[in-house]
Amino acid sequence: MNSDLQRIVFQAETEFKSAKSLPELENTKSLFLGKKGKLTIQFNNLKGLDEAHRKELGNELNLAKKTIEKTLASCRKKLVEDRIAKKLKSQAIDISLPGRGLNSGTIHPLSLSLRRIGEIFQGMGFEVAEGPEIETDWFNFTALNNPKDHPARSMQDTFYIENKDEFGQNLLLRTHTSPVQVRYAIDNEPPIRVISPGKTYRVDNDATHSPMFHQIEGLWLDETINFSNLKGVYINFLKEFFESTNLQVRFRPSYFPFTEPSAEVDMKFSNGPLKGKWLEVAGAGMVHPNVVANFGLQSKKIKGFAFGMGLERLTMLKFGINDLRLFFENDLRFLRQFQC
Ligand code: 2U9
Repeated sequence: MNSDLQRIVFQAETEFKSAKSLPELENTKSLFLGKKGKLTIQFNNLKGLDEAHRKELGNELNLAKKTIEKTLASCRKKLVEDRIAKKLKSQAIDISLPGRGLNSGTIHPLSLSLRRIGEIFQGMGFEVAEGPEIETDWFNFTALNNPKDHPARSMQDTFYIENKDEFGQNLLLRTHTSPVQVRYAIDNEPPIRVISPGKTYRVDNDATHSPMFHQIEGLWLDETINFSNLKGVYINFLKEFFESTNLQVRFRPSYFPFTEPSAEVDMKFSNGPLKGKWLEVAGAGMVHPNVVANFGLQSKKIKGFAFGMGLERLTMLKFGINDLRLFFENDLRFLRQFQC
């Protein structure tokens, strides 16, 4: 290759290699291989030469062109690769980082307790039943042996609804979930083991009472059920729910129209902030014979126990919550403390 060509090739290679981008490279290419490029001019000059020189110089020019094109291709490849590498680096994602700002929410403490209570009783063979929140006077009171003049039936204690049902029965917001069990006991044959969680309503509103609160009641009906069964089931429930084997539990005599004998259930923690205090957690008793009769079961020698407890109270004791109103204010600073 003559020295002129060698200089052109060297110059082209140097300029291609120093191009910083693909457009810059393409511009540089036109300086050598474009219409008025340095190598193109040399090709045009061939026309004026005799055949021998034209052939010799032609070969040299082709070799120079090939060399330049080879360098051009490799520079192009490098710039494309650099561009991809730069893009990948700028868009790199660290897949090991924790999610950012994803607010997945938490479970309400009452729902946490309710789930756990359901699991514990299901583990002892109980079914979970639900029923209407608007009830008739008969299912809420009469079927449960409440006398006609019982104070719980008064407008001071119970929310009545102005309309009556199609049979002329008074309608009200249920004051307990017992009517769910009444319905269940009428629809199913003993043995019956059922719990009924749900919303209940009473005319009450202060730091420890809300007009809407939640109850869980339980009922076990069979021929051989006695008070020991009630104690065994309920004490086992308390130990599992409060995750404690050394709870003390006592059944204190009491009165409810729907159970006889009746008791209030108290428990005492042996450690923690409530250590040593007797706390009332439930009411319970053997289902009253009049209630059994209302299920149409009087001739079948069926006996049973029942219990009832407030979900808010149990949840307050479990998590150390001191104000009932916190459950219903929906303050996220409170709710976010309960992760499951
Ligand atoms: C049927 C028969 C009997 C459910 C019972 C209690 C005792 C009781 C209170 C606890 C705190 C209500 O939430 S609370 O205010 N409940 O004391 N409940 S026995 O007795 C039944 C239920 C259904 C068919």
